[in-house]
Amino acid sequence: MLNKEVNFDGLVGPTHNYAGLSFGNVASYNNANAKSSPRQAALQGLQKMKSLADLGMTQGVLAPQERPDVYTLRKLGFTGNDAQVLEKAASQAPEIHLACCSASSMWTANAATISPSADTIDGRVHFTPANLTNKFHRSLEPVVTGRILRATFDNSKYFAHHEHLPDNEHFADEGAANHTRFCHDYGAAGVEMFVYGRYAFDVSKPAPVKYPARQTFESCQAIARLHGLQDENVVYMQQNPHIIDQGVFHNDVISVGNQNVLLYHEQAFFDTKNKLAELERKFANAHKSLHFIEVPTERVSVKDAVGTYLFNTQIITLPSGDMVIIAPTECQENAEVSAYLADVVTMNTPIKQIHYFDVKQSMRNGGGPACLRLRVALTDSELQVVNPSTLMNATLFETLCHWVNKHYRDELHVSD
Ligand code: SUG
Repeated sequence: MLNKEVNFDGLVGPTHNYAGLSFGNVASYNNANAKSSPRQAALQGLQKMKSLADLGMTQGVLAPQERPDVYTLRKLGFTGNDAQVLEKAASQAPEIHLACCSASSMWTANAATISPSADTIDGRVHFTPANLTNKFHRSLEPVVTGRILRATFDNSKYFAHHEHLPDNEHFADEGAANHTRFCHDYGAAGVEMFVYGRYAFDVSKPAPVKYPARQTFESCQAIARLHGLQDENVVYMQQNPHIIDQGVFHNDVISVGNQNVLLYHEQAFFDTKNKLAELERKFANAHKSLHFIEVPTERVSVKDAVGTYLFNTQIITLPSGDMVIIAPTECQENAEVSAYLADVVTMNTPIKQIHYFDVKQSMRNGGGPACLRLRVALTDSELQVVNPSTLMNATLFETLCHWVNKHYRDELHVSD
């Protein structure tokens, strides 16, 4: 049996723009009002997908959601035909109009949390769309995300789809961006690490003070329950509240894992020593050891980690078994970070190569290579029943590039 991790990237939508919608996400704030290029953004994303497919990976693509979201504007009381609804919203409530134009569904790491069949009690792959309650523009995504996932993984023998958690800050959930799975083989039972930023029902516990914590402990527990995970195979880890206040709005901005490797910043977590010991103990049940690669602050500051997205890299396993880091070119352009990455491949870990990709259009909104992809570990039989139209190959790549070149604007400004 062949077991793989398939990355499903979000195709960037034609309204990709910089509206400064994400308080706590430094790049989104700093680039508010800048000109975007939806065409370049989509082509950059497609190039990354195609390159991973060319490396021998199975690569998927998920459709963008319809924007402007006229349905939501109507729900909020704007009336008339579509053009009138948009015009009224833009003049009477420009901030709501902008939120309804965001192409944010491109960041599929926030689409859902997924537990592979080897981990779940009923032996099916479980999907829970993220409710993304913390940001209005992102809270518009989960219903359609659920439909996209059902259409992509449409087979109840293999796949179980849950509804997103209650739309309330108590169950704030940002999906796979705060979820990492460790395993020695993608098809073997693994340990799932859920990372949260605060407790919803106990405000006396540590929490950030400047920026919001977008994921609660209670939402992590709910997903583990829904997916039928065993306590012995789950670790709940709190993010260090101080780094959330420095712009680390998702855990995938400060740590990244794959199989038996965890690359993380020294300041990423709260109670790091005990929690990593728990992870190691639970993983040891699989009779393998973990590689913890801790990046010290003296090598890479939190500021540089946030600025370059060193941890928003993808660590993927090639068919040869070697691991590769897929990094944004911002990492290459920063002397400390590129020197660190050059050192990583000389360490005694499975990571053997670094590949750099230009995803600047997405980066300027705080979305690196890892934000753009949703990981789904699948057995061969499960992969056989995935909607084949979503799997990347030379023909699909050409079709989508042609479509983007023909229909996407080369430039888009808020005033447009
Ligand atoms: O939710 N940016 C996204 C970036 C998501 C990154 N995802 C992960 N780390 N997995 C967000 O903050 C900015 C949109 C704007 O400002 O126009 C935005 O939504």
